[in-house]
Amino acid sequence: MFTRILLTVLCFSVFAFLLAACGGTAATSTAESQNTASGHDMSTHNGTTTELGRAFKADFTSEPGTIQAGAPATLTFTVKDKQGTTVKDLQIVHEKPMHLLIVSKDLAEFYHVHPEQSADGSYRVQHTFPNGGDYKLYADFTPKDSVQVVEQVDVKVAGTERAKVPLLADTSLMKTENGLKVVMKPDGELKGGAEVMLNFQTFDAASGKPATDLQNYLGELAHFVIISEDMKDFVHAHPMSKGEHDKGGKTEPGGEHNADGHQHSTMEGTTVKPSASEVAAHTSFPRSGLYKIWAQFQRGGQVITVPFVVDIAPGERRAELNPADVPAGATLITLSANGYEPASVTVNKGQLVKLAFYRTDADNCGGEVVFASRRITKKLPVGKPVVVEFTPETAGEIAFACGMGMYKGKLIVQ
Ligand SMILES: [Cu+2]
Repeated sequence: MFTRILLTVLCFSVFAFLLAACGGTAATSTAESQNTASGHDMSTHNGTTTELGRAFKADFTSEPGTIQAGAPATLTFTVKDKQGTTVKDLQIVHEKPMHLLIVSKDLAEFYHVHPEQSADGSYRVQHTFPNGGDYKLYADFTPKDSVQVVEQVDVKVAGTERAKVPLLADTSLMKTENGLKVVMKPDGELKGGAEVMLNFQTFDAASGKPATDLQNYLGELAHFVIISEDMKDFVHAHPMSKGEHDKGGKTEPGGEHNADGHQHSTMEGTTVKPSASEVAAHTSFPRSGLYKIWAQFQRGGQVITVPFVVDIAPGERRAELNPADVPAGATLITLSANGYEPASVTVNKGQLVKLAFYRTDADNCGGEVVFASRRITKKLPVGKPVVVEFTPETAGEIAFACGMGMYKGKLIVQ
């Protein structure tokens, strides 16, 4: 089962918020789908280009075909366009054309590797799975002139399985790995659909002093991957620098996220100037439930992965609609996890169309409604009707969708 996800700079969904709200924070969010519009076929980076991202997929093969625990296997991804032609030209994103995250089904094992292109255009990496059992692969890539795509692949590894490690929420958000102490401080309550800034303070575990020797890893001072317990939600985030945070994240997308690190690290990755010891990632967890966060840092040439498990509280309760909030003459369209209701509205050509969109709760990704053909984008706060109005001049259909193209509706103009 493939999942294609696009990335957005303006994300509307609950998690895609990260991008929009933070500007400079690069993040990828994906969730699994059954290749249907109703699934979490998430896309970000460019809300209106969902179709573009769907135009690509990555075919996965392994050598040997049945992967054995403890034996090296070659994992191959061949990116194909809609016509089935191999796409060789992938953009370099965070220093690599493809990022591959390999995660065991219990989320206990996490590997972040980078397939390299071979002569036939496919991307390959050798990996040895230590144990038998179920794993999931998230291949993250961006074809030239496309948005980001994340292909999710389930892999069954033959061999002895280890005991499943239960996923338990951390009681302390202070972790020490390889001499690096990391304290994660969310700036608000962790609840489904809510935006949150995750601040990470790093310390040298031995001295207790802030760690100012962090090196750039993949072009940034830190790297974050967030996956839900059911493995459907995948968020790939990069930090904002402290300065960016203080500025309220107004940095241009694609701008320097960590100017210090970018400008002062050498080819060897040695930081000449003290690094910031604190990094922040603006994100949001799509739903309630357990999520695992892997924060990755680099020190002394070594990548240090620091895991956190958080329990996300249920999102905002369903708001009661105050009928007085719906303007007279407006057609009410509610948006919930069921999508738009009604999803189809018939209107008349040449007459003013007045729609009141009402988003019932935060447990859906419909944070924005987009009428791409009319270049209308409106934010939909929970519990408050938002009016969209315009006059269609020609008969036909006018589509609308949430920012990620998950929820869809249409106006039939007659
Ligand atoms: Cu990577």
